[in-house]
Amino acid sequence: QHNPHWWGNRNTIVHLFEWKWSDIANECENFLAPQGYAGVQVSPVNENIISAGRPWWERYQPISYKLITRSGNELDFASMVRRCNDVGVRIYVDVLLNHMSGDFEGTAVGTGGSVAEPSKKSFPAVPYTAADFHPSCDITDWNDRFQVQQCELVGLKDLDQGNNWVRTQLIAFLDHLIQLGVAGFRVDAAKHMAASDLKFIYDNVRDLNTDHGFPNNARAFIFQEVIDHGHETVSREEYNQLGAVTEFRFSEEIGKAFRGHNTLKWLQSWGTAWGFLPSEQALTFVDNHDNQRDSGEVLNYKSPKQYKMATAFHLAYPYGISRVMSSFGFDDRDQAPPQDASENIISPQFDVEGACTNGWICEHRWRQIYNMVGFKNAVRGTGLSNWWDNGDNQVAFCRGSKGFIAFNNNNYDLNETLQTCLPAGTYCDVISGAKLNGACAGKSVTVDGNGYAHISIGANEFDGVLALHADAKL
Ligand code: LAG
Ligand code: CA
Repeated sequence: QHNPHWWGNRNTIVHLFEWKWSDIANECENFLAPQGYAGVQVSPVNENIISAGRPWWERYQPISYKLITRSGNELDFASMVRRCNDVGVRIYVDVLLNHMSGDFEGTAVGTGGSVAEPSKKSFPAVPYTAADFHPSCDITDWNDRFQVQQCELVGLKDLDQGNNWVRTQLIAFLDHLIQLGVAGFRVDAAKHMAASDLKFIYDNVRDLNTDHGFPNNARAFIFQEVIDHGHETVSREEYNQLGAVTEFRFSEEIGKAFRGHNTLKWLQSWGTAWGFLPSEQALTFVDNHDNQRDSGEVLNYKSPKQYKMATAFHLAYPYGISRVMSSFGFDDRDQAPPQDASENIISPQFDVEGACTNGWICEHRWRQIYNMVGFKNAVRGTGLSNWWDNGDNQVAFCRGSKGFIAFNNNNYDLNETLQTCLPAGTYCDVISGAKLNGACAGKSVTVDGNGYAHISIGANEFDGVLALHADAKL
């Protein structure tokens, strides 16, 4: 279950964190398909607890499998999946198979009106009773397999996936989503479930829905959230045979490099030589919705120049199944997504250049990022060649004869004549601008008959990267 079922030459997933289904449907048609995005990871779809102030994380506390959340109801969801598939954009759902909600005083009412008594492990809308959960205990030792998999992750009531009734409910939930046309799942907290139980569940979900354009016998794409920085008792190697696994070491190392805490020249060997999973098993990202809220090496939208450079490298280097993060702005960790006085999520609004304005960051609409999605599509199937570096923080490489990219993370200018591997001609740098009405909106680069071109990236330029590809030739 490693095939993401992308359409055409597309190959980048975007996480539209906390977006409403109707807004995602519009985005598929108006922006994602035209810009060549392959798919969307959507926030959890099933009913969750309502937490005071409506932090984003309330959606990681399910109380039933009814498809009703602040993103919309089942009809909205079904319509979104249909509209996105119709324009060749796949939908992947963030699914919570490990747990239900945490403690809640008295009777909780969910986003779909279902009631539950989480402290008694009573979720009648499923239904689940205490017998469907592991006995309560805290995770205090993250190297104790029993605790990691059978105790409660941050107090969330821990389902027993070895229990037949639980398995049946989880499979029915996934089957329901597949029937509605989704292409796969992000499996939340996968490390907190036994790989053997997950295998049973994955093996028993139905094939993808052929009415949504999937071939016969197609299996759901699975990518599992396993945080493994190395030396973990429960490791990513237990899960990578079952489906792809989130490669957290990628996120950490790419942040470190573009923050200037590692030298870019070392990125020449980027990939498995860094201890990362094999490319086709690794779900890669610069940041995700959790680690963008942590301090440390991971980059996020708040360091835009470095973030765009890291993202360009992510999408240019032939490694991994790429996911781009699309955030809402936050000052503190628990902050809710943009919402109105009645706590309804607000739809994103766009300025004349297409950037989001009202609290949504929409990194996926930053020119430097969506044009690299186009780059990755244009160079699909080519290898890396002609690595160049200055022995420090200026690097460049080709992707076959289809693409060329250069980075300058030194505090002095890059001015070099470099092999671009491209056919002779004039190309638009897709970072500083793009091809627009037959001209370059930003820099243009002239490639000679031997593939060489003069490349310049000033240390103080707005972006420290320059990218050329076959589809951006004048
Ligand atoms: C994940 N991946 O494996 C998600 O990516 C991550 O966002 C989820 O945590 C976690 N696993 C459980 O699905 C998030 C927040 C937590 C939050 C939790 C449940 O990062 O902060 O916990 O969702 O909503 C919150 C409170 C805790 C409290 C807990 C239970 O922060 O203090 O114990 O709720 O009431
Ligand atoms: Ca568990």
